[in-house]
Amino acid sequence: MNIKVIQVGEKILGKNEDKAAENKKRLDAQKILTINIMSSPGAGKTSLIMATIKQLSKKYKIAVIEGDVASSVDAEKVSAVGIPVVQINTGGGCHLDAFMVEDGLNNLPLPNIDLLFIENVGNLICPNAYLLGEEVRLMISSTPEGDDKPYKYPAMFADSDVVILNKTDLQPHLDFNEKAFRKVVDGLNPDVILFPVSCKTGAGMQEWFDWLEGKIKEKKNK
Ligand SMILES: Nc1nc2c(ncn2[C@@H]2O[C@H](COP(=O)(O)OP(=O)(O)OP(=O)(O)O)[C@@H](O)[C@H]2O)c(=O)[nH]1
Ligand SMILES: [Mg+2]
Ligand SMILES: [Zn+2]
Repeated sequence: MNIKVIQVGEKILGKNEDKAAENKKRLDAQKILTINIMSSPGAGKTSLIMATIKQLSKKYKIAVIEGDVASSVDAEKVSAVGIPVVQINTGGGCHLDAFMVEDGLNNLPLPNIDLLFIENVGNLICPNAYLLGEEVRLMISSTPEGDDKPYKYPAMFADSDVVILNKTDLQPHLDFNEKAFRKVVDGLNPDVILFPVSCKTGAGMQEWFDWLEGKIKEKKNK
């Protein structure tokens, strides 16, 4: 498979925030809606991306930057359905930064993209501290992780524009209290938009697709 893989070494090239602003300017100039997807490992980042591609790729041109410590497993899934994708291997690094994303942007057909997903490294500690140039910061939490995650990793929830609660299909088997989860998330981030979904069954996904389509259109008309 012809997937561009970028290996990241020790590369300190200046301030992350300046580079993120540069990336954002570049993406804005092309009217690309860019979403930074963060979560713990396995919460469902790739599943959300794949389900969204399935629903919206006939209408909009989608591309993906995949961030992982190692491997190109997720990028292969995206590439298999004909979507442009760049894999960034951080070589142990626990988050993406704006310089890595710049490398990714240099390897994507920017004039031909409406929606760009950046799948961050699965980690709840630090990805929120690194702006990438995104417009929307999206955090996925999944029911098997427990309803106390916003207490334990507040910054990830406080810094996000959207929280997706995934794997709601598993709720009957768990002690997950959705009301309690919502209450803490709302307390940390009163403006947050929360979508409870199941990427597996499709429950709740229409609301997410509708919201996303609205954002893509808004971006195009800016
Ligand atoms: N039951 C259930 N399983 C799900 C759902 N969404 C994803 N999964 C499963 O959860 C596992 C992890 O999903 P991924 O989409 O790979 O998660 P990820 O966040 O991309 O994982 P990393 O990239 O490794 O951090 C897979 O086995 C998925 O099939 C869901 O809504 N319900
Ligand atoms: Mg993934
Ligand atoms: Zn980190």
